Amino acid sequence: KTISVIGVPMDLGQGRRGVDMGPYSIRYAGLKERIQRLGYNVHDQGNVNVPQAESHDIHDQKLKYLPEVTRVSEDLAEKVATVIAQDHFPIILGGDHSIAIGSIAGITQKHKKLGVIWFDAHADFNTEDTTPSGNIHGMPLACCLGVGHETLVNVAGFAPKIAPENVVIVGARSIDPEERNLLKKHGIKVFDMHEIDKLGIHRVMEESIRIAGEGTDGIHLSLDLDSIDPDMAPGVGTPVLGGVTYREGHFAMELLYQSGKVVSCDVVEVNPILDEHNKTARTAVDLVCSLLGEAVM
Ligand code: DIR
Ligand code: MN
Ligand code: MN
Ligand code: MN
Repeated sequence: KTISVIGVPMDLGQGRRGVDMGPYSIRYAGLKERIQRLGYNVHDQGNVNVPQAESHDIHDQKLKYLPEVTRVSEDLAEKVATVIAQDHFPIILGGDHSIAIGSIAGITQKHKKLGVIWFDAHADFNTEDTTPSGNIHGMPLACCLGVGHETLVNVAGFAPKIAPENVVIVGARSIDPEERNLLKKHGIKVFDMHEIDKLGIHRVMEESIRIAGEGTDGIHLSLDLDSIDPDMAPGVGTPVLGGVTYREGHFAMELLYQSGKVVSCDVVEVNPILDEHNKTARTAVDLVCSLLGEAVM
C-alpha cells in the first residue's frame, strides 16, 4: 500500500501565525521514516503553494482571506484527487483546518459516499453568519456539507461533498452558541468530552465508525491536534483544557485501523512556534502511526 503525503502550509484560516510551519514540523518529527518502518511505500508530494499573508488583504472580516483560501482549496482538491485516483492513501498535513475543504473535495471525487470523523476540540461548523472570529478554519465541516459561503461550498465544482448522517464529531468541548444551533439543525452527531467520559472512548469510536463507515465508500479522518489534551499537544492555536488523553487518542486510532475503513486523513493545526520542543508534531506522528497499524505486539 502506498501513502502520499501532501503538505499545505496554510495560516490564512486562523489568527495565530506559525501554523504554516506545521508540515515542516511533522516531517521533522520523522513522519516518513516511521511510516516506512510499518511497511508502506511513502511518496512525499511536497507542498501546495499558499499565498503569503503579508501580500494580501483580509478582504472580508467575516471570511478572512476568502479568495486565497478558496484558491488553495482548489489546488489541494486537484492534488488529492490525483493521488487518490492512483489508489494511494493521502495524508494531508496542515496548516490550519481550513485545508479540509480542499482535501475532502479531492477525496469525494472518487469516494462519492464518504464518511467523516472530525476529531477536534471544536465543531468547525460556523458560517459567515455565525462566526465570532471570521476565521475560515472554524467553518470547513459546514462547507463540506454545503453550508456556508458559495465559493467555499462549491470548491471542485460540486456540493455537498458529504451527508450529515455519515458525519461525526469526536472530542468537542468548545462550540459557539449559534454553531451549536446549526449542528442541531443539520442533525450532526457530536461525541463531546462528556460522552467520552460517560461511554468511554471504545464505545464512542465503535459508534463513530458505524456512523461514518456503514454504507459508505470509506472513512476520512480529519485530525485536529487540539482534540488532544494540551499536555501532549500544547502547540496549537486554540488549546482547550480537558481534552482526549494520549492513550485515548492512540486507542481511537487503533480502532480506526482495525476497522479497515479509513481511506485518508488530515493532520492539522500543529504550530511549532507555540509548541514545546516539537511535542505536538511528535504526538501527531505517533497517532498517525497507530492509525496505520503500529502496535506493540
Ligand atoms: C471558533 C474557534 N469556533 C471559531 N474554532 C477553532 O473561530 O469559529 N477551530 N479553533 O479549530
Ligand atoms: Mn488577495
Ligand atoms: Mn478544527
Ligand atoms: Mn480545533
